[in-house]
Amino acid sequence: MSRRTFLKQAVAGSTGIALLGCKSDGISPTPASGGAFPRIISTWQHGLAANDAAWKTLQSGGSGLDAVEAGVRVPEADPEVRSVGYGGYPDREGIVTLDACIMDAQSRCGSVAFLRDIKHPISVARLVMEKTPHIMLCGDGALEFALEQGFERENLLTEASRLDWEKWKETSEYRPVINIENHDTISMLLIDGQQNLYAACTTSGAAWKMHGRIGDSPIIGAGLFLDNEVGAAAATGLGEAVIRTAGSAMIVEAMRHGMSPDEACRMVVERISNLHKNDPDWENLQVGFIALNKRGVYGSYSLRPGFDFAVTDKTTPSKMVKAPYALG
Ligand code: SD4
Repeated sequence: MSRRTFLKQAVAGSTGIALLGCKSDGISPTPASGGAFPRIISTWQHGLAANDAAWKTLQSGGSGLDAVEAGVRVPEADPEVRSVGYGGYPDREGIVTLDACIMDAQSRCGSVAFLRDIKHPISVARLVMEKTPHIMLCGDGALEFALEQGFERENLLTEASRLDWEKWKETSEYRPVINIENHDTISMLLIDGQQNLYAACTTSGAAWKMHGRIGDSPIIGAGLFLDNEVGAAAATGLGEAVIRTAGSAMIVEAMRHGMSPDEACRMVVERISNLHKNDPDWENLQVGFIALNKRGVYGSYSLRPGFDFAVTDKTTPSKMVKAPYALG
């Protein structure tokens, strides 16, 4: 797409005009989504197994909150998923640190950030919401709270991730890298049979980040946001860019004012694009969003190709949908 076309589309998107010419590789473009509930959408390929677990939880009578928690626990425990929980890439010191948050239909929320040695940060985030007067705990405080609640302390650095870290150190000169390949958070949005919304997000964050770095994923409004009157949205990609625009909250607000989930995601991606297009690391910047409105219509948009997400509802078997994107 030429810069001129992109800018033209950016204007159309920001004024809420129908989407024209967005790219989606011709496969399941998200504008085709009609409303359905219950429905679950989750970022990336690992969203399929997560959605299946969440769907089973709903079918067996669990709440939407139980379902999103159970769903994202699947990639958290899977050592093959290198961007979430156990087996996630470590920071530049070789330590795996995790960010997660959860939100329910009453706008209650809980979050943990810069948490180490605990395999299921999403479950700790839920307990922060349910058992403390706070919303967010981080670092040692989050770890102490988790241990008090009976979570086990375990080493999350698998041999595979340790070896990749050793290799990274050889050439990196110990600099954190920004790279579109090295972060794949799971964010899950769910609408239940009563049209109530729930959401969860969990990640090991950007690989090789500085020790202590916290991304967008545990920040309510940035990596994830939900308003049960309107809809929910969540982010993947470079957290620093998402935080600067309060991305997920903006999408929900745009939906409140009449945008479709696709249009709202696109509007925020374009805002991020405008802020970052002169950055030295522009070529490596990727951000993507998913959104689900109160009628169960989903949408998505990403800056660059490659972002996809899993959709599960009762009319279709779970499927992957490619997000439309701005830059080819
Ligand atoms: C972060 N946003 O820590 C996360 C990483 C991510 O898909 O989303 N990956 O910046």
